Amino acid sequence: MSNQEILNKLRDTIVTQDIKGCEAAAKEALEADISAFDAINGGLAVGMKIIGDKYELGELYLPHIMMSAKAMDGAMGILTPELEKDKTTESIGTAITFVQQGDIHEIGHRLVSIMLSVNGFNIVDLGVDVPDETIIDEIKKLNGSKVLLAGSALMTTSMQGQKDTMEAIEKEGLRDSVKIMFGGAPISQKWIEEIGADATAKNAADAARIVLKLMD
Ligand code: HCB
Repeated sequence: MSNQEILNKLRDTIVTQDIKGCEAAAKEALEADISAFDAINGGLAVGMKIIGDKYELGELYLPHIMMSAKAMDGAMGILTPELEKDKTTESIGTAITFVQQGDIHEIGHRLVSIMLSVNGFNIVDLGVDVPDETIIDEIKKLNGSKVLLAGSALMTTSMQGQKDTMEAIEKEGLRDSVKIMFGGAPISQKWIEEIGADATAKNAADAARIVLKLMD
């Protein structure tokens, strides 16, 4: 089977909610020397995009999405340790990663956290549905060190919360202590400029590239 066919298999097992098949395809990808990174971006993430589009068109329902997310989780359990093998020993700083309050979409957040970790960030993962007070407390704890804030929002409602987070950081006088990147499907460069954050990224690989420049 060609590498592209294996990537297509990863994609299709996500689209068809084939949990066991997805894990098997992840193992097959590694056995064929496909990097964990390519398996995620060229297979799993492509599948998630397709089910997102199908959900929007009303062709799939929430239980399907949950099963696809479970399939992705299983495959990530196999691929993540491989990603971590390439982890750089250079320390870039600390990244506080989180999903905005009211939002429990964690797949992209986890991918971003992994990519930042592999690229030299010490990760403080606050998880999902995180209130501003928790974020502020964490920035204060790390005061003095090089800190990146990497927040995700997948819904237009939680995206609005990023503006409040920016205001809370400003109000506490902490804006100069952190670089701030927000991402997630609804986030645009225009929004980043509007709320006064530093950067956004369309995917986890870009996120790592962009923040390396940002922290320079
Ligand atoms: Co969910 N959901 N969902 N959902 N969901 C979305 C996000 C919609 C767009 C689907 C739709 O209607 N078209 C929609 C939001 C609409 C809107 O506000 N505009 C939606 C909704 C409405 C909901 C519920 C309210 C549904 C309901 O209950 N009626 C509910 C929300 C509950 C809540 O959060 N309070 C809900 C629930 C779910 C689950 C639980 C079934 C499941 C999440 C499972 C999990 O995370 N464990 C889910 C999923 C999977 C999705 C879709 C289908 C896929 C999201 C995903 O994982 N994408 C999504 C449709 C879509 O996004 N088009 C749909 C794959 C990852 C890899 O991409 O974009 O998350 P990503 O991350 C990328 C990228 O954005 C960037 O890098 C990542 C990796 O490459 N990035 C960053 C992300 N964060 C970054 C941070 C940075 O600093 C930098 C870059």
